[in-house]
Amino acid sequence: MGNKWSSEQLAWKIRRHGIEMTHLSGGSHIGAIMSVADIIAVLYSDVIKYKEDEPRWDERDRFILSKGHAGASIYAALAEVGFFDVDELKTHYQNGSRLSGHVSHHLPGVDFSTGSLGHGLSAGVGMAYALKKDEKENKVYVVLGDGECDEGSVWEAALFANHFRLNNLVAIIDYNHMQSLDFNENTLELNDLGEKWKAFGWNVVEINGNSHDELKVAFKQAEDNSKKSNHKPTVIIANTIKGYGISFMQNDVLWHYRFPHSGWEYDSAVNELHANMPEGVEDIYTPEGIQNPILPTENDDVCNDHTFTHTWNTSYPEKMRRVEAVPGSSAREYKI
Ligand SMILES: Cc1ncc(C[n+]2csc(CCOP(=O)(O)OP(=O)(O)O)c2C)c(N)n1
Ligand SMILES: [Mg+2]
Repeated sequence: MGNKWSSEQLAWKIRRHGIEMTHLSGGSHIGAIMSVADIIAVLYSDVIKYKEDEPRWDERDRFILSKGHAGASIYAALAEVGFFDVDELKTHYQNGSRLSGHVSHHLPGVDFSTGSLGHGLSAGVGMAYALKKDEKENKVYVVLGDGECDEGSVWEAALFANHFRLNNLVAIIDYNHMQSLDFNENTLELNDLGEKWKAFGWNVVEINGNSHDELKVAFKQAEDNSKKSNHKPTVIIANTIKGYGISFMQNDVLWHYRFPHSGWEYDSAVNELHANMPEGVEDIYTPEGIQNPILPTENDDVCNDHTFTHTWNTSYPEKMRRVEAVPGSSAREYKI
């Protein structure tokens, strides 16, 4: 394990690479990348055991990004901790690149390809089961989307993990309350997600998933839990904000598939990140930020409501949940 970056530094780098990678490629899912950046940063700075120069090291912990559409986030983290050259990130989503839009196991540091939602937990359960049978100490970490929890296979895997007492398994749900073009509540309700996992026999820890302090405490609790005699697997319900870190992307479904276009979108995103740059990191793309940035005009579509049900079908009742915005940001707050 490298400990090359603090979690704050790594999270910033994931976000900066994410903006550049999606901008260069015209790739999508920037909202999902921003949402999960803190979870991945804390895992790769403080939690996961790995050897960047020996990706198949037998004693490594296993990691699966089951919400594989946020592939740029794990690619950025793996490059930054030394699994491959940071320069390669620029090839993301391009023809012939190893860095396909969704996560590919052809990259060092990736054990399982993802992208088709609903498979990662089952694979992780299999890994955890095998490791346990071999009396290994390694842990298995699987990050899922909340919309992904609509997949029935997730719950079959959850049952299996409980039945076989897989306390070496930690699932993390990136609970941003959004999926593709709308809120979960307007698509398929999850109701009390924590209670569901509890009913499936899991140890449940619920936190703010964009807070590094809370993430670190939660991973410590998962570790402590793995030593208890009840042998329950742990799920961390990480309440996050989709698009977190870029005010105009937060809580806006537009940014699920959209990438930051040249002009005010790219310039504002880069400069917002520069305004919150931690000590000790460099921006390899725009070292000084953007001088004379292009700003949005009155006609530009900033912070509008792009939810499928509300904007495009005005007959649909306003059924929005209130989502806390980042203090000081211009993100909207929805009505309950
Ligand atoms: C089996 C499957 N169905 C549909 C998709 C298309 N798809 C990509 S991302 C996404 C929404 C995922 O929402 P969520 O799990 O909440 O992830 P988030 O982007 O909010 O982090 C969908 C439906 C897919 N990748 N796999
Ligand atoms: Mg989601």
